[in-house]
Amino acid sequence: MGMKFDPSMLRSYFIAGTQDIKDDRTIGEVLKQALEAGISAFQYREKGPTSLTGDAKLKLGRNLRALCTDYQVPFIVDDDVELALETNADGIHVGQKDERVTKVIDQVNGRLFVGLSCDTAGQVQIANETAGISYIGSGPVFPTGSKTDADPVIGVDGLAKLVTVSKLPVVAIGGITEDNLKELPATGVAGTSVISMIAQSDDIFRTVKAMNAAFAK
Ligand code: TZP
Ligand code: MG
Repeated sequence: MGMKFDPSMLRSYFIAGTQDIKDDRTIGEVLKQALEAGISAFQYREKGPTSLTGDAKLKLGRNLRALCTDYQVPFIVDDDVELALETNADGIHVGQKDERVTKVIDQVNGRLFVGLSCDTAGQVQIANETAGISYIGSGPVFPTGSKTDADPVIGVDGLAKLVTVSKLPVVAIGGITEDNLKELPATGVAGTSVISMIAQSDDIFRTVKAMNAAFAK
């Protein structure tokens, strides 16, 4: 059994795979700094033409999982149920185009919590009626360079609409920076999830502090 889901896990949620890390550092180094700095969750998302597969992905997944365990921070796997189970992940995250969320909920059978990406109020309404989903990841709030097949941006207003419709906690994603971060708490989201803001930060401690401060109670 993994960690039980709590909405506070969404406050400063770091997402990364090897494709997101510059050549002068490793994903393990970046994750360790982010954990030291106080991220609330980590999602391993190995995606794209240069990403690892098979044994290399499993081996790295196990290493990153162990790092998260050291800091008692939840380890979440993107869109790979087998890897999530093999690494004893705490959670699994799926998108609308990934394996159907109801199938994933059946497969993990309560052992892991489940997050679902939603862009539209209609998708959120379906998620509201689906037992076994713990949180919603929003569609891209701002333009992002980290996802080539990202859906159209929903903007801060679109995000606020999703939060209003959702019965579940919502985490904002897509193009979030230390500048636009301040616009998000007013929408009612539980926190922000980012790739490049941390992966490409020149000061991961400052960046994670800014994320946590934006959502301090
Ligand atoms: N899903 C919607 S946007 C996105 C994902 C995985 C990428 C977010 O990356 P960044 O660098 O924080 O914009
Ligand atoms: Mg996905």
